[in-house]
Amino acid sequence: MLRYFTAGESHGEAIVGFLGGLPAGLRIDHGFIDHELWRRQQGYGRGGRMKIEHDSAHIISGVRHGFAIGSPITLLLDNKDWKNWQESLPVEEGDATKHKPVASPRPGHADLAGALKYNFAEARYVLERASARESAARVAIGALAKLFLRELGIEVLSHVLSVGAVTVQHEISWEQISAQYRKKEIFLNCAEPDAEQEMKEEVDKALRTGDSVGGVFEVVAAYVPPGLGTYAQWDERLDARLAAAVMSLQAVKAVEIGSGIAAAASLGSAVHDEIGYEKTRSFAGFTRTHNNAGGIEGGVSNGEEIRVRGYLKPISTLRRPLQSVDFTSREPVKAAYERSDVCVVPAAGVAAEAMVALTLASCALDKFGGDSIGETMRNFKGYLEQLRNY
Ligand code: EPS
Repeated sequence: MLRYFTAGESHGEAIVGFLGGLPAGLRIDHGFIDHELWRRQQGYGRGGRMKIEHDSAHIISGVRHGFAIGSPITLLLDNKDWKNWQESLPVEEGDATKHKPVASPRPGHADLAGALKYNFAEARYVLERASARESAARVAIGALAKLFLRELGIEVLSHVLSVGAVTVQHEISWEQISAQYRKKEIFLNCAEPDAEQEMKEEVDKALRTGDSVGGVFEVVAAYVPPGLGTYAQWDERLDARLAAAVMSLQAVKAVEIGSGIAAAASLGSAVHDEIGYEKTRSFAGFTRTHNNAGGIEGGVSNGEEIRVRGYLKPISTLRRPLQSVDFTSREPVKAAYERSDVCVVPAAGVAAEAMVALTLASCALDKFGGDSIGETMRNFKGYLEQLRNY
């Protein structure tokens, strides 16, 4: 059983990711983990913090001689910014005059709800954990899930469909997304150069006016065999698991599978993906006219590409802050501001890839099992044979 969680505060010493349940014998490519971490730190519209952090995974446990040994894997990412916070955010009691309270909650952030919930007088500890810095640990363990999925031939990537009011209207192919992945520089991670330029203008506008912008990313998983997830129980449905996984990312406010949103306003005849058959095609040979279902029907992967979109609200820290209330005096004041990103849609897409990869890896292990990679692959190949003979 694949299990994972993270720990760490945004300005604490480190962010940590734990992953248990990967089969023993899986090769762990450290360079690949760090490349994934690098991808998450890119994108036009990131703030000053990304100039401080250069994420690299320190493997503490579960990997020996370059491969997983079946024990829980711990990955540690140093926060370079910690050196600037040791006095204001110490583990020990420290000097109260050095603490940096967040005096007024930011609308849209966890500040107010978190302070009320945990009975904190202000929001410092809330934002420390609610921060999207946490997603770095997910990307690190998600990279391990991707390495496992690669053994099964499954690849997971993302691209950006919209920033602010600029949207790519048509489907972007897997080939375009892969070409985008191979680029040395990540700008807004949009596969359409003209649209990407217009997206940059959206970010520039927000930068100029002290505002922020959201957008939509799409995660695509290619070469996924039919049969991951099940309709047999509500919480085992692949679409439900993916929606929860992507929705759990900071600033995501809606998740769509395939063309789910447009489908609600269309007729059934225009939505459903008609079925054909070509013996030579992959898996069991069935074909589809299009993929509005996003590769999932009845909570089960159907052999088409899995497409999951995440809708990101604009970042809630604004250089020109919104109205709020002082935690102590309850007097009206502007919301707190230190520094912030203006647009994080490409980075959120990379974090969502990690969540999709972890979910697919978990479903694959539910189906194929295996304590060693050899055992998993034997079961997987047997299933592929079953599909070919169907
Ligand atoms: C974040 C606020 C900013 C972001 C941070 C998420 O950090 P800081 O307050 O230190 O400027 O840079 O994101 C990351 C550090 C990261 O690695 O993505 C927030 O409040 O969510």
